[in-house]
Amino acid sequence: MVVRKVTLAGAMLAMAACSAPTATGTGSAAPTTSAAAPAPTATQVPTRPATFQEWLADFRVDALAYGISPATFDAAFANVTPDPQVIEYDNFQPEFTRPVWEYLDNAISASRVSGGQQRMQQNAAVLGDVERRYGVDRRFIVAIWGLESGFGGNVGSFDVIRSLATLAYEGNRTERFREFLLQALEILDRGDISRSRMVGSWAGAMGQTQFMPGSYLTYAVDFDGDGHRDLWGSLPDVFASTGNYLADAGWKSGETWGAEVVLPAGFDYRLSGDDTRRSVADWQAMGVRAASGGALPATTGQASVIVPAGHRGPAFLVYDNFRAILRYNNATSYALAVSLLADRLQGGGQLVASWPRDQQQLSHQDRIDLQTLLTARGYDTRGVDGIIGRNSREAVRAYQAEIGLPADGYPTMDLLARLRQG
Ligand SMILES: [Ca+2]
Repeated sequence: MVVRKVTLAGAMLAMAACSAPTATGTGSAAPTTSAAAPAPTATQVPTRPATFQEWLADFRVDALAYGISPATFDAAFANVTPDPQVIEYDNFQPEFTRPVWEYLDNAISASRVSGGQQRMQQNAAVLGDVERRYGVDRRFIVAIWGLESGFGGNVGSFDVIRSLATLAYEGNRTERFREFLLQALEILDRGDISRSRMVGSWAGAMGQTQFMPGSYLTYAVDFDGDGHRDLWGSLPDVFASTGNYLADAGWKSGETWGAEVVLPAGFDYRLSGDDTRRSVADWQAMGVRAASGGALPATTGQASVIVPAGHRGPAFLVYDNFRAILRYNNATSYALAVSLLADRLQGGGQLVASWPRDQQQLSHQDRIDLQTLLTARGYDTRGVDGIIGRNSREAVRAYQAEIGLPADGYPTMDLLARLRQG
């Protein structure tokens, strides 16, 4: 789901949301999907009026000041009550996060590949128009469409106004969702979609592109020219809105996302990760090669090496278009799924290297222990929350370098065992 400036923590939270046992809703295929994506603020103490009705009366004043018409507001909130299921999703924390290979297995299933290929043929004309208008290759648009909503088959069934109101009233990020709710009301006020059709994910991501309300207002496009930006029912609008979003995110027309690569023996894994950006020629000079054996794809931008499952798994060289996909949903596994699915839609995308499927996953308690032990050793993870984000990965990397292991920043049970031994 599309939210600007999604933080890693937000992405992880979103991942948690999607891993919820009952999360068959929209975006369940994506680890992070979720729209929710705003950064969690664990320390935020909810301050709210005693009842939902009191809160609503207060919010109505704000909404009307924001410019929402009283008629739209009152119709939107007729009979609306908080949704306890939404709060359950919001508070859900998984014991294990799903390893990247399991996520990819699900995201790039055979049926999704064949379904995507069929839809590319069925919608060839409009996809061609969108491609020309926004400069984004159609296979990426179709791949995102497939991951976000199963090609429109699952746009979510939560009442968006009710979900957003619930999270604005008593969620973990009330201020953020208050803003989303105002934006959703603005969409209703503009007449893009009727109140009854405005359904989405539990966190309010909408339509076949799973846009959060702010992204909807900024990027949704009326490509079929009927006067409404309809991301539920109009495929031209759906495709163009995705193209428009990626174009604004810096998509480089005529380029691809990157490629699977083979790293040279003795590769310094401290160079892996998005912080290190070099030209493809520089990486080539260091011995980085396309895993396929052919030439590395061309880019006018900078490339980074990523190893999503550590040095025992596949390595990828990723370009600006990969980063544009991350703007859509800020999780490496999501961007990789879109990229590999896009390649599969044109017959490629099979990996040469294998995922380390035998690798045991760290539980929530293991991750807490890892952060605690690293911090005690002087590798500050900047908090102990059981979420392996950027700071934790950097701490892992520094510890790995100290003890002479490949410094890929990827925590394993072996590494944790060494830390526990002291
Ligand atoms: Ca339209």
